Amino acid sequence: MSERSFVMIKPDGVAGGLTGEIISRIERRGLEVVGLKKLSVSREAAEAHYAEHSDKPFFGELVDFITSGPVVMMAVDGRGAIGALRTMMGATNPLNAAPGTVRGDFALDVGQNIIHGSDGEESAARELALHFSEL
Ligand code: DAT
Ligand code: MG
Repeated sequence: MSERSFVMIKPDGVAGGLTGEIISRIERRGLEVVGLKKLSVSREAAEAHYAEHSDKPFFGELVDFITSGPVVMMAVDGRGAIGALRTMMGATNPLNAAPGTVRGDFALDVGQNIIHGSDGEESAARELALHFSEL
């Protein structure tokens, strides 16, 4: 079934010059980038984006990090897109992420793990409404 997911290349991925590499992986997989923009995330949008983690001890750090520089946001369509993108991203902690995944290839630190992707249909709908209201 065709799905739409929300993907964000985090400030470390953009600063590290990985934007093209990541978009290329998504396209080569057969998924379609239907929305794309580069911007700095406001504190308000960052807190809303990560609202589910507001009680966690790392929440402040997470919001500081995601607002620390430009990010690239994408809306991505395709068959099973949400799960396919999560698999391509790899485990949250890059030390546990398999080689061949974005995190497994390009990151070591859980606090700076390059990429975000929606983890289900509900979060995809919420994140797309938050960041891609124009679509
Ligand atoms: P994911 O990004 O794989 O969906 P998540 O939703 O559990 O993971 O967490 C969101 C982000 O928060 C994650 O990408 C990095 C950060 N994070 C998660 N667990 C952390 C921890 N134990 N210490 C520091 N940052 C953490
Ligand atoms: Mg998550």
